[in-house]
Amino acid sequence: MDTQRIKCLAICLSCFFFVASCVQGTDKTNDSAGVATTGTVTDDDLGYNAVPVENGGSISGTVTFSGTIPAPRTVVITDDVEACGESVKIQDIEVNVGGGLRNAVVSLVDINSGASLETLASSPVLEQHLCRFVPHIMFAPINQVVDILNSDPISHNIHTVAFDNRTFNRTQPPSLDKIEASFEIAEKVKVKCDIHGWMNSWIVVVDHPYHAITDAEGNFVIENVPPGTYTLEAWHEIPGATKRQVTIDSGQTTDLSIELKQIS
Ligand SMILES: [Cu+2]
Repeated sequence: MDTQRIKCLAICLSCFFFVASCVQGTDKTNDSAGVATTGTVTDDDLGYNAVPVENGGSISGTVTFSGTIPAPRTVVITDDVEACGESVKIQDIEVNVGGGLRNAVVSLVDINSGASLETLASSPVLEQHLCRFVPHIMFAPINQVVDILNSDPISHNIHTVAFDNRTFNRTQPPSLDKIEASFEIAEKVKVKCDIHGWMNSWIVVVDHPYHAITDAEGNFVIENVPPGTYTLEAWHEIPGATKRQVTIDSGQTTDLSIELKQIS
């Protein structure tokens, strides 16, 4: 083979690998609006290694709130009364008689291998019902489609507020049964409706399964954690976050009491 033919072959091979890399590089799940098109998530995409967990331990506990609990806010409604009612009562901090804080997110923030993300119990459906987002806070595995539904006979508007993910802002009339959205980067994304100012919720985008949302008593459980020492974060939208070190022993349950203090 002469020199000229070798050069041509080298150029052809370079073009082939360039085109192949471009095709692979366009395999994204979001369009420019952050609204989902296609895509399948694997743990390999996440920078998190899914491995079998043998003799894992658990973390259980309670998140409590310390401080003055704000009184419920009553918002008088003037538009869309037929769907929303004449007023809505907003309780920003829900605490039970024992101080247990509902809707706090408890997470291991520095774990890089463990059970597959698929083991996280999540139902990524966000519904707009009676002019409220339901649920108020939810998990969405990274790149997984979130179905956004409108069961009200009026239009709502889904406006996301994010730091790392692309935001989107779309009106959803009653005729549009479902909007599909997905998020590429793990972070807490706020969702609001610009039409009805009291409507807001949170989508917690996660890239591993070691998270929990506290129940009405402030309780949480995180299971099947590989033994080791991790940083655990508890977060709520009003008081904010606190972190601590936690050590997980094989086959054992680590009990925690976590206090979130009112921001002064
Ligand atoms: Cu709305």
